[in-house]
Amino acid sequence: MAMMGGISATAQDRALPPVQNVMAYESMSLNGNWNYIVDVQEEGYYDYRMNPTQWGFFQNAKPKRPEDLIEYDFDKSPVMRIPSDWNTQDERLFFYEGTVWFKKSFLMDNGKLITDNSSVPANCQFPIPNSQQNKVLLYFGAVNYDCHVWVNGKKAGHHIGGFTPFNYDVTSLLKEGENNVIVKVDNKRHAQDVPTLIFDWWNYGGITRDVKLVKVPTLYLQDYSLQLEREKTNEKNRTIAFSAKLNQAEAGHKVTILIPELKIEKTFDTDAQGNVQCSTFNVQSKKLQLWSPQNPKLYKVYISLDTNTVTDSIGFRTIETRDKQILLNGQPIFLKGISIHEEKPNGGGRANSSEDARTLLSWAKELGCNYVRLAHYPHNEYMVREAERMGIMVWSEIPCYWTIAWTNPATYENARQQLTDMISRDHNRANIIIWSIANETPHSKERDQFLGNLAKYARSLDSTRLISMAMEVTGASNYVNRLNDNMNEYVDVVSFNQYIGWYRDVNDAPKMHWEIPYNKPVIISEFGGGARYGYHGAKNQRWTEEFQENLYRENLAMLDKIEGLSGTSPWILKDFRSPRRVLPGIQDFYNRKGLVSDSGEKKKAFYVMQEWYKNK
Ligand code: GCB
Repeated sequence: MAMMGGISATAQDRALPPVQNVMAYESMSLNGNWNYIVDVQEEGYYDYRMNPTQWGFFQNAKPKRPEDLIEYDFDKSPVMRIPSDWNTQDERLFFYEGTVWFKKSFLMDNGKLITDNSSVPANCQFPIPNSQQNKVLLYFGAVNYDCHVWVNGKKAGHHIGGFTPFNYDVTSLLKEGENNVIVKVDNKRHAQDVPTLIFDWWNYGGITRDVKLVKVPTLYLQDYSLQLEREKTNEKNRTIAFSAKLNQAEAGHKVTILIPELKIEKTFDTDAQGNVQCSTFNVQSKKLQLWSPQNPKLYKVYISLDTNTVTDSIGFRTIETRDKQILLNGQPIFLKGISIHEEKPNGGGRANSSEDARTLLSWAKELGCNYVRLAHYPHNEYMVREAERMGIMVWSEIPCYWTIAWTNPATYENARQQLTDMISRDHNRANIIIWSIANETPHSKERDQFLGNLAKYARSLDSTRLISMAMEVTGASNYVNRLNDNMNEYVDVVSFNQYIGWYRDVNDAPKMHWEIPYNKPVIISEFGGGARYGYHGAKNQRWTEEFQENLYRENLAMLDKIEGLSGTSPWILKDFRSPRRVLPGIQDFYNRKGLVSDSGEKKKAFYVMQEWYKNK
């Protein structure tokens, strides 16, 4: 689409990279009620027939004279709770894929911002616009999929990608009196997007994660990293590496890191690019408690830039591979996992709170997990942080799913950006051990080039974690499954999905022989089958809990025979919504492969898996 009134629908406008550790800053939540207008025909861009100076919904126009014609009114339009997906908030929007416009108003009174949101502390003082000391960032945890943002009718930016954060500097767009933020969200699917036209989950549209105004100093830490180095540790000492980046290229600023519990205080100077280049320092091994599922130790860390300080809670651990083993803190570990979609624990809809995260993760714990595969896109930050506190390791993934447009440069750039934003948001989380670059991608030269480059790029951003992707098994002949994927050379861990017992006869399981010709750890990233909770019958009766239970028994017996198996993440923790799953009375638009039903009841297979993990 060409430029129309300042709207460019092609370029991804990313004025500022998202601020590291946004939760550490004083902020004013814009969650709560937003007015919305459903715009089936993209009218909101073009409504300028009567009044060319007021065209577009983003102008939030109001009639000034009795004869004025303005054919919309945000304030009389319905309201929706944000964050949420519109599909479960308004039954008319259940299957909707298209554009919805949202508006939120708030007041600025003498430099103090005020919303109708009761969770905002009364004494929350925000700077007046153009303050010399502070900036105001408008931060979105995620919006699915394509969104344009205006503040008081002025364009703040455009973003694509449904699962990663973005922020804009809106300091100069705010004003005294009433302010508004208007967001146009479009979740139509396209062949060139990431994910692409088809995928097995609900295309929930909307402002699906927290929105807030964040107060940052004019000069702030746009990013920092604090990690235990894996190569440079020895019995007596461990090496911690620190690096940081300011939002501006300014030399001579002091960045200090303080970890009181370890009696560490180090100060570094920024270089001309505004960076603290990777610097290392030692800690005595016996003083450092390492993060692990048994002891998810986090240290309080204070990072100061000149006189401004942010706090974080950071854990230290190493993750590496040795031949077919995964080593956490130097010791072999079996990843007892489960795959999870970002859906609310009870019923459908996008999960978006720490309570949702705690419920989902407590089910994983009950199952006996020390690890979760967060499929098939980066989940919200609550999920990662809760898992870190609970001692659960994480596989985090970008939505390069099935048949991506491998040869399109814009698609590659989109995937690369989502990977960048996933890694930059979470690279200080000790529990993230694997970055996954894709799921079940059909083999081709073009795919190898796309994903090969992505893998190398991921490694250049973060060399301290493992790279993987969920592969497909293609070499099945008779009862021999041979894994044969060129992407093997790019990954640290060989992971694949297999559905014996569901897309293939369960009686094949005992006869299967696996050939995995790579000297790398192996994870079965998916296996499973569907059952409707409460539907009982013989073990060969599809959709019964007994069918699923038997499928799990047979699969687990088979997995026990795979040499070098280092972990599993069965598909999936909870039944989840999918438009592909249409069987009436059974699926009703839910993928039923959950070990827990859509409303939270545990199926029989849950206990089979639990027993297996207990004995692992
Ligand atoms: C898969 C996909 C997953 C699907 C699952 C299924 O292999 O990775 O996204 O939901 O199979 O249920 O068929």
